[in-house]
Amino acid sequence: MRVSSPSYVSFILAALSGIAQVSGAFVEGDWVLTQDGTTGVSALQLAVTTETKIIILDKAEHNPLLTSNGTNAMAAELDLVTRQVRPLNGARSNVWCAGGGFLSNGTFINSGGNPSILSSSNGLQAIRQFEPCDDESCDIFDDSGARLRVTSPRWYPGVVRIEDGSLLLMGGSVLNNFINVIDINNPTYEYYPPKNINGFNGVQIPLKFLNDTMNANLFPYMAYLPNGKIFVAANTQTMIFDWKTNTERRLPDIPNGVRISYPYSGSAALLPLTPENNYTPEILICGGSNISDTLDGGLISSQSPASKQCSRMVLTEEGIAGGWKIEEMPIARTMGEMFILPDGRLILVNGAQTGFSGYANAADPVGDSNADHPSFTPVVYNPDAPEGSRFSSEGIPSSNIARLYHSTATLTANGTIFIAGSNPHEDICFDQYPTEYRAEYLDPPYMFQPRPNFTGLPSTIGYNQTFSLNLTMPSQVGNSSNGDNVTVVLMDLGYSTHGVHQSSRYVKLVSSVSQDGKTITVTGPPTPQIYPPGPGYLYVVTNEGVPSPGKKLLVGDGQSPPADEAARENMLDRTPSANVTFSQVRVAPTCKVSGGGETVTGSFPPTAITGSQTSVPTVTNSASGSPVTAPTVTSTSSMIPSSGSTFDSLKPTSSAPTPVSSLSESKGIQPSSISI
Ligand SMILES: *[C@@H]1O[C@H](CO)[C@@H](O)[C@H](O)[C@H]1NC(C)=O
Ligand SMILES: *[C@@H]1O[C@H](CO)[C@@H](O)[C@H](O)[C@H]1NC(C)=O
Ligand SMILES: *[C@@H]1O[C@H](CO)[C@@H](O)[C@H](O)[C@H]1NC(C)=O
Ligand SMILES: *[C@@H]1O[C@H](CO)[C@@H](O)[C@H](O)[C@H]1NC(C)=O
Ligand SMILES: *[C@@H]1O[C@H](CO)[C@@H](O)[C@H](O)[C@H]1NC(C)=O
Ligand SMILES: *[C@@H]1O[C@H](CO)[C@@H](O)[C@H](O)[C@H]1NC(C)=O
Ligand SMILES: *[C@@H]1O[C@H](CO)[C@@H](O)[C@H](O)[C@H]1NC(C)=O
Ligand SMILES: *[C@@H]1O[C@H](CO)[C@@H](O)[C@H](O)[C@H]1NC(C)=O
Ligand SMILES: *[C@@H]1O[C@H](CO)[C@@H](O)[C@H](O)[C@H]1NC(C)=O
Ligand SMILES: *[C@@H]1O[C@H](CO)[C@@H](O)[C@H](O)[C@H]1NC(C)=O
Ligand SMILES: *[C@@H]1O[C@H](CO)[C@@H](O)[C@H](O)[C@H]1NC(C)=O
Ligand SMILES: [Cu+2]
Repeated sequence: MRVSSPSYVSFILAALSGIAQVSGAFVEGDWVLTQDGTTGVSALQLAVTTETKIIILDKAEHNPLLTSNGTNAMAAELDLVTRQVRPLNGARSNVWCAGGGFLSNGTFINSGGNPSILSSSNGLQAIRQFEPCDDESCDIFDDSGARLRVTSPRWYPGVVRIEDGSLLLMGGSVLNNFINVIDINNPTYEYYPPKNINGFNGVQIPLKFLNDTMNANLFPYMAYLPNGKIFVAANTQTMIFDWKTNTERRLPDIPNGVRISYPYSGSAALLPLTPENNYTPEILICGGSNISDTLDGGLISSQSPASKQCSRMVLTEEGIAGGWKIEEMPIARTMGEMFILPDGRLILVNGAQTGFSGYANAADPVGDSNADHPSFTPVVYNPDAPEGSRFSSEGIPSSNIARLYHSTATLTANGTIFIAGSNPHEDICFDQYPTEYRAEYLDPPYMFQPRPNFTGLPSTIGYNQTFSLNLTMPSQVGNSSNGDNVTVVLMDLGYSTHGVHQSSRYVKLVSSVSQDGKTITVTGPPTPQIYPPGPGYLYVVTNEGVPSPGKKLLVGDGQSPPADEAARENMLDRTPSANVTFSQVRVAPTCKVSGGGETVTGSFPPTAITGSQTSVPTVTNSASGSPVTAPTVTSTSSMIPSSGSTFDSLKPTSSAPTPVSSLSESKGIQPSSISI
């Protein structure tokens, strides 16, 4: 390991142009990138669950990590200390492209997914629960949608934790496709656990914004605001949504036609909320693409430039009147991951400079990838620096691992950046942009400084609750005058997938250091609107921008969110589980089998299906010409739940079944004999 130089940048006073004001100082020097270990399943979705663990969720595919039953694992738990993975056995429904978040009681929820594939059941309506643990005793609980489910199929939903500790789930489509289209749009939102609100007793609530943002509106970005409303961005549009009254207030569009949600996948963040800025929310949205959202994937090039644009707006009347302020990143990025570091800066990693999300759709895919020219170099953004000098990649090494579609990254509790995934494929495949299992750790220079530390954090802290921590400051800065303006930061590290960091936020707490510099008195966040009740990580950050290791706590009273059993029963009654036994037929156009560099091609006899049909695809290894053992695939066209449900009123039951051939993701199931 290289150790960075201990030089510090001088304290930069907050820029006149920005509202966000954090400490202003950060450690300069070399960042260190280490590739270490593998993730067992490809990291399509992830969330930090404890100070040393991460849950990683993938999809039903031929992952090398096996469950205790010998099936290919869909999910794993990574230990950040040993860097070993443990398969999670309990996922039954296909977790492929779900949303997620933590409830007020700390339980992790993963919601939505894909129809059944391989040994999974249909995950489109599933809710999967996971109680984080440190002793490897915890596993996913998934009842395949029997009682634990959402009201309607949601593929690529937005999720955010709200002030009562429940989750609001928004949008998605009822079937997977390259892009959302009107036939499969799910222009509704709902709560988990279900609520009886605004006349909707547990069932989904229509939302016009999700019609107006077609077609590129999947994984809408949401940020919970200190006034109890929600900022939402999808496609080129933005709004403030009042969930209590079910009303939308539209905000200015993102400038220059830049689309920021899937499949044009920009990334967004709520900038630090601090007592100094009176917890005034400010949004930053970076990257994406201005490609048309009405073109079929086959008419778009993997070489189309992504956007360099970042758009920033303060969500006050004055800020909204002033509109989005734009600036340019050093390089273009789609499918980037953007999140805040404990020193108040943002980092952008992963993604590509051309193309778009998904695979096997582009006119000229690279292997299967719809994107090309990986954005190998991360960039940091200092929101407090003067405009024009906010971005920097100084001292940050470039990776040589392409992190394209289905890659992820997160800040960990200890302050390092975990980077994993990339899998622009239907099933595992090892071509130019392969299914990626290698994990990387990017250590900012602060990781190599003497770091502060503390003890005595209560497991739960209430709103405005004052508590004391015993502080150990590094000797270099260990005296009270420096301690006086130490920063205490509370962070939700979020749930990361498709460039969206659901529920992530950074709140600076009020604190003061004792005369002897040995204890620090901290006041909990003022309100559940500023930090919705649920898990968080507390960091003590020195004036120079060196954070302590983050320690986990529950904000609020640690209780479960309100559970309205009548609303849940009504939801279960009125919106039955969509009985999709539909197993999409997947034949990869080209995919190299590991080792031999051979290509497997295949075809599935029917191109459209009515009713239920079982068939064995013909799959041939083109190098040897020999047939490969292929899985039996059962396909049913119907995905309309039984009549009488609320869902039916959203979906004309007479609509023609979606033929398999029209789904652009329906390509490429791999023969089960492929191994890596
Ligand atoms: C594993 O197999 C056992 C015995 O067949 C079964 O009861 C259990 O549900 C299986 N578990 C999973 C995760 O599939
Ligand atoms: C959304 O569009 C669909 C299809 O046109 C329509 O049936 C539905 O009522 C619309 N919903 C809202 C909330 O606008
Ligand atoms: C779309 O974005 C590209 C790259 O950022 C830019 O060159 C082009 O001018 C934009 N096109 C339009 C119509 O804005
Ligand atoms: C946290 O980071 C420090 C380096 O700053 C390292 O020494 C320590 O082992 C890490 N702890 C964990 C749990 O990863
Ligand atoms: C920080 O304090 C914790 C106890 O809360 C201790 O386990 C840990 O080793 C300390 N870390 C460092 C880097 O001193
Ligand atoms: C904090 O330090 C004081 C004095 O050394 C000690 O009595 C107390 O137990 C410590 N509290 C915690 C939570 O570590
Ligand atoms: C801490 O403060 C004292 C004065 O109160 C000063 O003499 C000393 O140099 C400071 N220590 C460091 C490491 O800066
Ligand atoms: C805050 O830190 C700066 C930089 O170390 C120092 O100059 C200043 O005196 C400190 N302010 C207070 C109020 O202690
Ligand atoms: C916390 O204190 C602030 C300032 O006095 C107040 O505005 C806020 O309502 C309090 N929060 C709660 C949950 O009572
Ligand atoms: C948290 O709340 C959820 C929803 O009510 C519940 O299913 C779960 O069991 C609770 N977790 C704990 C640890 O109580
Ligand atoms: C799903 O479909 C199967 C086969 O048609 C049927 O046996 C089963 O009862 C259905 N399940 C539900 C929950 O509707
Ligand atoms: Cu996806």
